[in-house]
Amino acid sequence: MAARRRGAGKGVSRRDFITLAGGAAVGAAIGYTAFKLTQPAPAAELPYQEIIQARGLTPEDVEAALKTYLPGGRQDEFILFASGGHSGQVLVFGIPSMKLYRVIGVFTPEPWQGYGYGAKETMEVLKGGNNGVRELTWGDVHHPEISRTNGEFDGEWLFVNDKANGRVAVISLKDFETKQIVKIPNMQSQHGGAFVTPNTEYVVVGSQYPTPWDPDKGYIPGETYVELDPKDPDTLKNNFRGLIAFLRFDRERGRIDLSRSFEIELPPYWQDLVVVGWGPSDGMAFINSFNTEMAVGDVLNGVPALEVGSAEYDYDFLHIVFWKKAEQLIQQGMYRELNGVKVISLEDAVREGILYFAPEPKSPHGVDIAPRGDYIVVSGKLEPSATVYSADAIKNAIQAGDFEGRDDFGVPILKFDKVKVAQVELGLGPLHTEFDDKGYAYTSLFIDNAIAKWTLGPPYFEGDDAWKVVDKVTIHYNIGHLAAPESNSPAPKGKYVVALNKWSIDRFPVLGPLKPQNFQLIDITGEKMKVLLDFPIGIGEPHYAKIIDINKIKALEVYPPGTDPLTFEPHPHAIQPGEERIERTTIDGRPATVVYGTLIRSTITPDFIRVRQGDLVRMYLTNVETTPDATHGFSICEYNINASIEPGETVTIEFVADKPGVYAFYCTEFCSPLHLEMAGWLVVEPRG
Ligand code: RUQ
Ligand code: CUA
Repeated sequence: MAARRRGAGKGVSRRDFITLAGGAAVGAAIGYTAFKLTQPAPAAELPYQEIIQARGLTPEDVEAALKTYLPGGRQDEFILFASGGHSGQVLVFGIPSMKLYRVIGVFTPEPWQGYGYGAKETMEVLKGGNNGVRELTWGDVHHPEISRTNGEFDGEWLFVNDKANGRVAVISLKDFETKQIVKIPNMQSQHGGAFVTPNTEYVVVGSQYPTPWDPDKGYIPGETYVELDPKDPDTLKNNFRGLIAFLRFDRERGRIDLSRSFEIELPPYWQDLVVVGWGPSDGMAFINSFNTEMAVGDVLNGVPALEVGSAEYDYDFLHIVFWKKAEQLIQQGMYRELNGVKVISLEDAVREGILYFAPEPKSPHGVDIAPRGDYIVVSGKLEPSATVYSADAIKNAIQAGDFEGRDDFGVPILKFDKVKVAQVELGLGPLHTEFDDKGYAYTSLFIDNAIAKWTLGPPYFEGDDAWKVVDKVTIHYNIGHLAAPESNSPAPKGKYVVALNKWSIDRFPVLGPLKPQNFQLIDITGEKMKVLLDFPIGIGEPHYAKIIDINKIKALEVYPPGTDPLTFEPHPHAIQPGEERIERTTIDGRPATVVYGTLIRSTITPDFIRVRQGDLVRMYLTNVETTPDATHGFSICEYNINASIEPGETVTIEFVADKPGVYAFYCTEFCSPLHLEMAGWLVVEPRG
């Protein structure tokens, strides 16, 4: 029975043993990979033909498999950030393997990352995005954007919008975690953006559905009430506004700073997507719009449905916003402060020449910019072609006063023929356009279930070669956006296009009526586009994706010891092993227990915590591991608390011990052979 005595087997501690064993396993794995890489088996000995036959593969299947298969331990070429739609998250894939590497909790609490389940740092991020009326625990993520330097993606920050609640989030690509959610003042819903200015000075977003607008107070959620009568079009026209917001990004702090942000009032059309130019379009932002009819539906009372009312006109308006000029107006003090942000009025925007319109055919969707910043492409959902504008032509037409009139709000409308350089017939339901590095454009065709590849005009292609469809590929099915590596920037990388298809119909096993969306990876290196791979997205409704060269991602593998994840600075309450303690004190006059704890395989210290009912319990927990991957979780049974504490990270868990009882706490990550023993007790003594 000697082996059961306490303290048996000291000498090599259990912790050392586990760490050593882990190190040996890693070494062995590296040796094995090296062997595999240097000694491929001779091809003739491998039973390729038998496998191909047994699996019923075609030569195209085999080619696609060879182009996408990524052995474990090897690196993908690109990283794809897909919006998670109304899952409120961001999904991170590798290309060409299409392996899902991460899900980033953004607008929605996410328990694996301990996002929104007690760790104060994450609770504060989520709370920061509330609208002052209620707690918001989901978002509708449409458009991811990567921070830029000189227009090119630099891989430092990711921004995403929340269409449903008019918000934007900031994610650090150092640790792939959400650092800030901002409710955009004066905006109810937000679809256009995120997009950033060429050096990430501003995160640019646009409203979608017009926002109820008090002329003196702007929009205050839960407060602003205005008249809206479907039978009286003037009510929408007079009482609502669209908005474009330029949210100042403080790179040093990694936060949006509303005090240095500004907004521009727009007519109450449905502003759709926003892009910001570079090169010849530097200083300009573009927004496509629809429902310039300003229709409001009321089908029960004889007013046509929105779908009908908003498709009446032959033209809607491409908005052209001179944002650098607008910035000057702000410096000159030509603004009103509304709900904490500087707002340029519609009248000032028109008078000072920062807002112009260009006609765009039939309820357009999407606006994209060619690599040199010279061409702006808009597609008409109800029009079989893409319309291409030139930034220089727009500037010249403004100079020359080539206007065909003004809209109801006095905004000058440029003559279509003076600013449009091409209309390229592509097929039915064109939506979004992306670009490669060879002068080709790729447009998604929703109704045709296809992608059209076409040539841009001079200087990309000259003469008869310009503005021509050169290839089409069928996708499955109902494509919305598509994404090409570093498209919509001055340096697209080509090679692949990913189709973001809304429906998957017959591509996957039937697992209930809610079907996954289907992404398809398409090879664009040859003369014909080739679909290489289908992959179902079972955790969200991705709308758009941005793809970046994997070498631009410089993420941390572990945090420096004792890091506050919000600031990447040393956490003021981080401790070293040996400094663990429990202090009884008062916080804001309330009896409190403060715990300074550590986690390392396979101990949570302290592992016994006694508090009194009603205590505020504040725990500063530091994962003192320096080994990559050695994450520990910390959860308290029945308290709805679950934190994920990465190596080097310090988090704060705070709760009121409102109910007496004895509660187990434990590490939720299977971190070591003795992971189950990585546990302890929280005793909440009844108030006596
Ligand atoms: S736009 S519906 Cu990105 Cu096609 Cu949201
Ligand atoms: Cu730490 Cu399980």
